Amino acid sequence: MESKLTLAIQKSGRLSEGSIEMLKLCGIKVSNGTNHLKAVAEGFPLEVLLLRDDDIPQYVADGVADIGILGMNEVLEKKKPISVVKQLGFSKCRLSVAVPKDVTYTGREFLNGKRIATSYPEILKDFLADNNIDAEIHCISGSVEITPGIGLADAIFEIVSSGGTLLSNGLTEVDIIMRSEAVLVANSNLSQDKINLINKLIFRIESVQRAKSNKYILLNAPENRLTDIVNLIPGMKSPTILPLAMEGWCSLHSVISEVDFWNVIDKLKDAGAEGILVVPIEKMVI
Ligand code: PRT
Ligand code: ZN
Repeated sequence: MESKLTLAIQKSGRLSEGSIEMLKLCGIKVSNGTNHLKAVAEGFPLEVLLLRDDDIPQYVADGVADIGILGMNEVLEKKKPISVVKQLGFSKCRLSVAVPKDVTYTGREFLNGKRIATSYPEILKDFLADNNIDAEIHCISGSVEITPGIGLADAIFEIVSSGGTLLSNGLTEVDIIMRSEAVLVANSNLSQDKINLINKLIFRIESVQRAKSNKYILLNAPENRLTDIVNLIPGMKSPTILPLAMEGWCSLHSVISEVDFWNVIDKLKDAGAEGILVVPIEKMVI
């Protein structure tokens, strides 16, 4: 029988949209039929389980799901024996220490003897041990940000994204402990068939990620300045050069990283390039 992967993704929350969108860009369409725990995927031998993100590490560790998409913060908190196989670049956030805005944070030693509220007790425990801090951990599952205001905690250790929740609760972010993003995790004991399928999926993810950070560039160049202009564009191999109907001019096509483009745009213009077009790339296979 042909092998199939079981992928666990978050049913509804901050990871759901990014997970579905990433799969879509990889040519995999997930349609959630009437069965709300499982979804069918088209375009890849995949079955999708829709779960709470907290449960994904256990499902993957037990082999109920072969792979999963979840936040790195959740991987570190749950401490299950699973492998992180790819960073996915969405749902980025950080785990930080925050204190009431009128409190002076003198450094990590400030936390000694304090009450810290968190929904990440395991990561906090490790952080305190690594820094030789003796503090009281108050484990709270939601609305951690309100605890200092109601006298339950002196500081919090929580996920921050825009910083808006801290601000509206009168808190200041004083120490970033770790950065997190969505990751692809896998069971550590899979058959070779399934490992091959995961590698195929990672290949598609990498093609999408590469395409996102690169652009296709087209420009017109006077033939007598062509060498200077070509030297400014790193490209994939070497640029395509096509003659224009107008004598003495050609059209140059290449691929450039978005960052490089902004660095060389003025130099390209100074070198005589005209009609510069930069267009998105959908997939980039190398
Ligand atoms: O129901 P389920 O258990 O599946 O979901 P959940 O409520 O536990 O998780 P969810 O959907 O809130 O977050 C899933 C994952 O998204 C987290 O594990 C992180 O990896 C990532 N992520 C990215 C975030 C945020 N950004 C985020 N802003 N997770 C939580 N938040 C919360 C944070 O806890 C805080 O209360 O948003 C608030 C802060 O946001 P800002 O923008 O005001 O700073
Ligand atoms: Zn959760």
